[in-house]
Amino acid sequence: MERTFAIIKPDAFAAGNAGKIIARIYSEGFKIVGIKKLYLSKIEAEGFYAVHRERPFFGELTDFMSSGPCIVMVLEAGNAIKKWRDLMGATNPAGAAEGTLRRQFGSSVGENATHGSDAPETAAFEMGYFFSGLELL
Ligand code: 3AN
Repeated sequence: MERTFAIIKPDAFAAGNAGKIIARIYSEGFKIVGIKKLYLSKIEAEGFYAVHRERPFFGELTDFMSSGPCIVMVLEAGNAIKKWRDLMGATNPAGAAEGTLRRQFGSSVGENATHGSDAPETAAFEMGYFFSGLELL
């Protein structure tokens, strides 16, 4: 079993799509090990996305991620990191495959409904950023 970190981003939360996304998480065979609703501050969003600090869209990205509540989760499954990335689909919803979460719920490359860790090292950092060990028992 592997764990990954996921976010239902502010666009999907505000649109009332969190329930549908969580239902899909279960139907695809993930276990939800940790889950909470947060309203990130700008500085918390900047810390989370620190690896993207030099990217031109960093300001836009962190403004958006601190624009409203989101849901942060730790998901568990066999090959969870890839399995969740596959379920999310490509970063740009317009190019994401049919049946993926970003295709169904995303509206632009920035407002793309969900986040998922891209490797074991980033998953470890991201889980630790939002959850203590006690919250993941
Ligand atoms: P992914 O989340 O698919 O791994 P990355 O790592 O390329 O995508 O980008 C990190 C986040 O930054 C994405 N989730 C996306 O919402 C946002 N992002 C990427 N490119 C842009 C862009 N051109 N404008 C605004 N936001 C972007």
